Amino acid sequence: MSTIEKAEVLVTSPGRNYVTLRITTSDGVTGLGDATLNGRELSVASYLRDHLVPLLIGRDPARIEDTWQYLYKGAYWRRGPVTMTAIAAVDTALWDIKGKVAGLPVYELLGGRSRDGVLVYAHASGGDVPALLDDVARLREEGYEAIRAQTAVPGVPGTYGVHSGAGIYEPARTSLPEEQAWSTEAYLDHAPTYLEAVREKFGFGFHLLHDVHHRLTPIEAARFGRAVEPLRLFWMEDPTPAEDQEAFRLIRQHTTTPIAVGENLTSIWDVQHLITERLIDYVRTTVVHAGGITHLRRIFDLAHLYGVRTGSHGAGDLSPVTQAAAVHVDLAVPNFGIQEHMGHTPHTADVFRSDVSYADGMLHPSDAPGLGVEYDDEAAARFPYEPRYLPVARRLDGSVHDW
Ligand code: GCO
Ligand code: MG
Repeated sequence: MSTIEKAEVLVTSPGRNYVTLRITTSDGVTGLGDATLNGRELSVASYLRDHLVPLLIGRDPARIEDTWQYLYKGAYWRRGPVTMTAIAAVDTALWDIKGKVAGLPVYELLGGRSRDGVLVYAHASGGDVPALLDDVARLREEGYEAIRAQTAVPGVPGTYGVHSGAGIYEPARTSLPEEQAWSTEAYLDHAPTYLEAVREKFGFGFHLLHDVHHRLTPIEAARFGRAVEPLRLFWMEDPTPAEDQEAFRLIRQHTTTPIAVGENLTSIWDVQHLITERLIDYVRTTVVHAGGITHLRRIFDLAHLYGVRTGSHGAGDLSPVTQAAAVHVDLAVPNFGIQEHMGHTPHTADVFRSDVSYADGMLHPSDAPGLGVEYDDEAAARFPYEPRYLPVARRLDGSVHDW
């Protein structure tokens, strides 16, 4: 029997920090799993190195479900981003190995293709409305059929979601948390107007998305959703803090704007009521933060039962290993909705050689066995870890707000 011989925790920072788990079997097969938790990277590295790696050595790499249950139930301390990201890394690496051993891409192991490619949405943003419109034009020219739009809010420095000009939005820019300002009033006045400007200029022939990033109360979110109904958004994302599942009932009672939630939720228990009570339209849980391919598929199957579609998180702080795993899952599940595609810093491709390709608004995996990503140790060594934090938001009176 093949056994797990080695499990290495690899940390690199090719423009931003990534933690990767590489498992090697006694037959010399390797598998990769993303273990990146933005701003708290080293806690997952330690969870893996200090607590999970010793449990993996000697185990049968083929027993993916059993390993998942062993790590989840065996910890006693359940759920939470650190635990679920660490378990995800192990799970993803084992699926990669299973694919390589079988000589099949992972999506074949998940039941095969349900579609030809994976519809993605890209990020458009700008310091003001003309800059946003230029960015939307650029993405439409690149063939994107779905675009998320954000701009700075006048009078509120450091608005969420606006890239610095290089095309890739990266919130974790500083070695201590940056403080950003927030005004609900200014946002609610401004956001509907620029979303309307996008529709006025580019029409309705593509999907328009918007991320509220947990900033509103339920009744404010209801008002926002109702205000933008004529713009027919694909979704409004994270209108209120996601941990309060009950809040979505109130939003739902007032607006037909579709709702997407789940990028910072980590288990099926955290989305149970959102799904079974049909309080959302899209579930945004991901491979890396929600327990790997095994657990994500369980969430997506529950969602399928209740008419909720998938819309996985895919920001740049999720490594190309997660991106590849997401594309394999997205290709296979019946209730796929859309996949976020934010892109990575240029040096990321030096470290992670990924077979995933973009064409005409869609991502495609290759037919390589496993996930189709290789890790270059030499390149990784050129980019040592640097502490980076996500920002903190304060209201104009100085009190801390949800970021
Ligand atoms: C998104 C997200 C990101 C997160 C980031 C946190 O929709 O892509 O909201 O921008 O803020 O991934 O690490
Ligand atoms: Mg988001």
